[in-house]
Amino acid sequence: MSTEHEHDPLQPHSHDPNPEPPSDDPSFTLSLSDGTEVELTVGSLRELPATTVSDCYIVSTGHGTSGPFAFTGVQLADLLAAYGVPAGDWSEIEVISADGFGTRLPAEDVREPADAGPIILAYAIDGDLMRRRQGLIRLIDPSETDDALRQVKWVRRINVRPSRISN
Ligand SMILES: Nc1nc2c(c(=O)[nH]1)N[C@H]1C(S)=C(S)[C@@H](COP(=O)(O)O)O[C@H]1N2
Ligand SMILES: [Mo]
Repeated sequence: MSTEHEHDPLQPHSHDPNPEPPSDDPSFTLSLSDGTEVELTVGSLRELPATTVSDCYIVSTGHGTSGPFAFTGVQLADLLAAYGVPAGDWSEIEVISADGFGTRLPAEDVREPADAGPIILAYAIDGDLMRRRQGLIRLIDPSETDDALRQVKWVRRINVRPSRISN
């Protein structure tokens, strides 16, 4: 028996990648689980500890695979720590782009880096600041090699979703 799900834009099964930046502005909003909203820029990310993840591939059904690339940015876990988000306080992160694409990351994927490397918010590629057309600011999940569905370009909003309380 199959179950019908409503279409969820943050859980696409496949997708035609959008090559065109939706705007020139790479700033984005970090929305914390207590409702606080912080406006961030490439500059604010570059003030935090940098992490480079090498051997990253962007795997696309339509256009084949590109890479390997070395992406540099801030580990999502480091960003949350820098803004004082307690580790046990949230269950998932929503990453939403300015063109309406996005993904959901369960807490364990963010907290425990896989062998391929940690999930980062990247602002540089192969040592150069990314251009807007290349995705600035771009989510990179080195473990995802499915259809690039977690390699979200033009990140516009990051929502920290609180842990569900069951009682
Ligand atoms: N914002 C945004 N990010 C996105 C997409 C998109 O349409 N919009 N498409 C995804 C898909 S399906 C692919 S294959 C890759 C393509 O990345 P590229 O343009 O760097 O080759 O981007 C991913 N990230
Ligand atoms: Mo894709």
